[in-house]
Parts: sequence; structure tokens; C-alpha cells
Amino acid sequence: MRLFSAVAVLAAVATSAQVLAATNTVNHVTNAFSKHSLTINLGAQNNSKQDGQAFLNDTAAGLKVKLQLKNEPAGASQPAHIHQGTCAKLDPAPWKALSNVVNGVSVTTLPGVTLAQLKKAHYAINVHESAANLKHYVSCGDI
Ligand SMILES: [Cu+2]
Repeated sequence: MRLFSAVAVLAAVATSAQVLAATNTVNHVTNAFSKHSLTINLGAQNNSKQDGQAFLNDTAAGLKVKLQLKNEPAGASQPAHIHQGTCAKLDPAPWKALSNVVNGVSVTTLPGVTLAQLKKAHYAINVHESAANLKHYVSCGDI
């Protein structure tokens, strides 16, 4: 693992502040083998064509969740949440609210929430058509 040896070299030569910066950069680049970052696919529902991805990262301020969706209708502001359960069997009551998806993007930081906590049970991220039509789901992904 070349990246790990690069981190070791950096750690050996850098001050502690520089080590933190270097480690964060490596985590960002190597999502696939970090316990503090996870990327999931969001699948379109009900013919919305709104598929995309969710990027989850542990930060000092809490869990940062970024959603990127294709084909959001122009001018839409779509509610998004983390729910308990799975996309196939979702608890309809939101567990945590995320920022609405606007222009295909939503970014939220959830204080006190960690990726490890989410991995201990079943959670899913879903997106709803509009505040007025919450029962119409347009996208979902299992965490
Ligand atoms: Cu929801």
C-alpha cells in the first residue's frame, strides 16, 4: 500500500498539525478503504430519473453528508432525510433531516453523528419530490 507508506513518511517528518492535514487529504482520496468516509449510490424511484450519489464523511463538526442527484427538475427544492430501515422497508418517520436538494445538491453536517453509528444498524437516505408531496419518493440509497 503505497499511500500508507507515504503517510508514514509524512508522519515521521511533519509536525502534528501537518500530519492531520496530510491524513485528511489521504482519506478524501482513498474513500474506499477509510472507516470515516463512505460513498453510496442513490437510485431513482417512481420514474424520477434522479439517481446519484451520497458522500458521507466524519468531520470534527459531525457527519458531513453531501448528496448529488441528476435530473432534478428546474426550480425544485426537495426534502431529504436519513431514515431508519432500508429503501425496501423504510421507517417513514425521518431520523435526521438533511438540507433540501436544490440544483441537484444538498450538503449537511450532523453534529454528534458518526459513520460508525450508522453502520451499526440499517439506515437509508431518501429524497422526496417536494414539501407538499412528501409521500412521493424520488431517490433512495441504503447506507
Ligand atoms: Cu425522508
